[in-house]
Amino acid sequence: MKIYFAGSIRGGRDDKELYGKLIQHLGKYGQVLTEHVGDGNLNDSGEDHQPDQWIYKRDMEWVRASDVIVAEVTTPSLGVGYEIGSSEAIGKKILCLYRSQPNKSLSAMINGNPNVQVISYANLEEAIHHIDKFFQSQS
Ligand code: 6IA
Repeated sequence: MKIYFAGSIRGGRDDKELYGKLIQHLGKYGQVLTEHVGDGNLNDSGEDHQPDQWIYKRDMEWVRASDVIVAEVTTPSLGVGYEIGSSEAIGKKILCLYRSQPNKSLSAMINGNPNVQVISYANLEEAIHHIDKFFQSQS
């Protein structure tokens, strides 16, 4: 099973440690192609020497190669939204994880999308529980 994990990079790196833990757990179910998203050293202005055109092409190839897309969508990110829309267009299974927060709501384009499974969670343990349920329902 190939898993594409999507999480904010230039949208903001506040949750990078959480991404790392989710990626580590997802490793139980398959190969996570995008481990760098949880890299604590990758920041939103960071030291990546690859041009954006290269990143776009590589990531879109990985989206196509994936069986499942798991996106952490609490921090709004244009790139993550784009990856979700692209994945939907080619019929991928999509799980979105959203940490509910006071005075904020998830975009209706994700929350109202019948092709996207959206899970609200409060903490890492809950997120892991929902991930486990999602992957168990796939087998
Ligand atoms: O708009 P964002 O940057 O927040 O989009 C984040 C999403 O786009 C992630 O789920 C990634 O899959 C993808 N993405 C965006 N930037 C990169 C990247 N390097 N490397 C790999 N995937 C990316 C950017 C480094 C840069 C901060 C110097």
